[in-house]
Amino acid sequence: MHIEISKSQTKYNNITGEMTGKDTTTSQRTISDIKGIFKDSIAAENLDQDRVAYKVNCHFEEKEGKEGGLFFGTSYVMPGKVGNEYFMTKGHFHSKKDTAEYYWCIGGNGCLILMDEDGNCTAEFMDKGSIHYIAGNIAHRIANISETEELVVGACWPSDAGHDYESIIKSGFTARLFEIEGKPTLIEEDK
Ligand code: M6P
Ligand code: ZN
Repeated sequence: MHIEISKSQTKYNNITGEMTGKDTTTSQRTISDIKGIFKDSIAAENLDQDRVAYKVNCHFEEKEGKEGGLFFGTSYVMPGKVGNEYFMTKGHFHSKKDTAEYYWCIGGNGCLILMDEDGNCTAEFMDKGSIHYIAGNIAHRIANISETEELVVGACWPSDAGHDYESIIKSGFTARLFEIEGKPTLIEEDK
């Protein structure tokens, strides 16, 4: 038997959503990494390819694939557009399809874009404090709709969910979020 009081070796900053310390990692995606997800490929080529579109800070205490565990992350999507399309994350289904995820907005303004397996696509506005439950079998991505502020979004998902990016690369989402007449507008993708 072992009895002890200990201190967490990981810190969470309540204001910025940033995690530091044990088992934390940060990765980033530049325009060059994600340019293929945007509609206007010429506009994407014309941007600084090294410009960071988003960063993801995570706390991974379990191994990827571990059943029954959880992962915790914070995504920071920079303000910016490719043509009229807002900077957004790659987006994914989960590889283990029927697994859910929570997103919540820590700061900024954005949209959570959701698509089911039949291609029905909807979006939810995100603003500080909004909570978004993403049920299983639903692809999800976030877009920053602010011109100046970062969109900061917390996430918690099962450690065996995995990321299926392939389906998105192959068929994309069935709708895209553009700025039209100054407003975020969800437009059906041409078939
Ligand atoms: C959230 C979670 C992560 C995901 C990240 C970036 O933090 O959903 O699992 O990796 O957003 O999104 P994407 O992987 O689609 O680029
Ligand atoms: Zn996910």
